[in-house]
Amino acid sequence: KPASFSVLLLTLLYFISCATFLAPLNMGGVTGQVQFDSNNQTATLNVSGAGSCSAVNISLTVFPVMYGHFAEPCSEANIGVSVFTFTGDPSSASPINVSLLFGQISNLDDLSLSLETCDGIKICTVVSQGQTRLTRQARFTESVAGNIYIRANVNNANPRLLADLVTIGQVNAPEIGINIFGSTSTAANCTILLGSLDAASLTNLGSVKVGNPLSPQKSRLDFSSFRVYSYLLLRVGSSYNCAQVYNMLEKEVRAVMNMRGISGYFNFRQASPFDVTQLSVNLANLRELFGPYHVHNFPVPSVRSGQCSNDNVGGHCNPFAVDTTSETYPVGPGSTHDKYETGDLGGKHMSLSGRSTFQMTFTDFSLPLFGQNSIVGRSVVIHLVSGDRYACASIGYPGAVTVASATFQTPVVGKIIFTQLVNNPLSDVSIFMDLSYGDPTTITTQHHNWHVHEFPISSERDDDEGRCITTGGHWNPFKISTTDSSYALHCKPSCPLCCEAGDLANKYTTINLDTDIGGVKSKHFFTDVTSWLDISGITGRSVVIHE
Ligand SMILES: [Cu+2]
Repeated sequence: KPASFSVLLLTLLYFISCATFLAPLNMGGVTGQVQFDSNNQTATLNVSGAGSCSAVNISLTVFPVMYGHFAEPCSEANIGVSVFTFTGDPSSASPINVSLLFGQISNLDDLSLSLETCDGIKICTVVSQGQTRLTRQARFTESVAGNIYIRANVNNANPRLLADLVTIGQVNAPEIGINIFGSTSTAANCTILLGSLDAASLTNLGSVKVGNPLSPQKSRLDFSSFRVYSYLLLRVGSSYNCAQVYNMLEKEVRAVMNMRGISGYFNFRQASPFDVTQLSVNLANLRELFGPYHVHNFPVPSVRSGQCSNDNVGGHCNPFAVDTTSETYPVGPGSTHDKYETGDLGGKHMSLSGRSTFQMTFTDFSLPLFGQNSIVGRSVVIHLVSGDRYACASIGYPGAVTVASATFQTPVVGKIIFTQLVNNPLSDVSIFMDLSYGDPTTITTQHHNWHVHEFPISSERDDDEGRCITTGGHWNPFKISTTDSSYALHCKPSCPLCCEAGDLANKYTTINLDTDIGGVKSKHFFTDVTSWLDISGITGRSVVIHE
């Protein structure tokens, strides 16, 4: 018996100690990878584009990069503080001893690796064994707001918790540590759970850092075993804030092309916001006519002709305003994905030029299906070699959706359409707006606030003045204080959870109203990342556009 036990133990030790972690690089002109081998306790650099100097600084930080989400993805606000730093010669592939790292941290999954090039450019990527199979998410919306992710590998190995929390409703709130508790309660919701809370039934998962919206903090906790918690609770003062934990499912969406002879599809797949996107293109009957293809801003409307026009689908999806007219804009593939417009699929990967059929799969480090810059619900356009638009298709949703719409009739005409996955209350809400003045003699106006208000418009009155009186205040299910001076300071696109859920103007932007009905200036597309308490949360309310 002792013999077989020690064999088992040895096998177990071998299994644990022999892990390879990869940090693939594709940013700031740097490609390649850094490989960590826990068996040899080494890091091996295999990078190009980092410059020629004898050493670059490499850091591991606590929170994984969210590809394509931020203009500065590698800032401390986005990937957290460094937990280990070493240096390496960017032109050498000889192993670097990092035994101190493995002495300190055994599982590198979901750390970020950030590297500063010889020219001082900071780039970053997620470190992974490629074994992550589960992402769960809880979203807090009260005095402490933000997301907590629980991730695990195959067989629920290496469970870890990633926290992105801020104190809201307070100017200059100091950084605090806060304890997170797990609950396996079967209560139907947080209100019921908190109503009869048995503190002894909670598992203290540890302390995480909470920053403020102007100085966010990230944290990570590693666990020795995995447990499915139905709720997470934060101990705030003497009480608890509660959030239900949901599975965050992989997203797979498709733009099906079936126009003017072209048939096929663009398929997009992303496991989580911390993973790269897989793009599969499968097109037939191209007749060697086509070249570029892009994600464009708006979905394809159901009109008879001119569906792919600029007025209908808009320009390229380009959330970071990359300048395509710049001399440094890459001609064709070969540069890192952040150097291109998010939507410039052909530029990043491969032109359709000279092809009669096209079947390729690409990995994209800057094509998010999650978050504010998500391409879900927009469209793909295929262009002739000359650049003219030829065919287009909307990008669908990764499951059944609920659609809510607000229709305007006078003086403003058009619609705002809200779309969210059914039974997935933490899923993104896409907002497609097409609004203009119905009377062509109206003068264009700018910077209108727009909000979801609490109640519907009056059906009793049809004069323009009275119909909005019944709508009440802004829809504010998370009871965010707007009287505190922190509201104006924090409620911005960078902190949507600092805003009333209905304050769409501050979460995104104010809107301009033009008289060109159906024109590109009348259209906007936003992706909302705050909880909507299921879409029924806004159904039956109203959208008010202020003067
Ligand atoms: Cu295009």
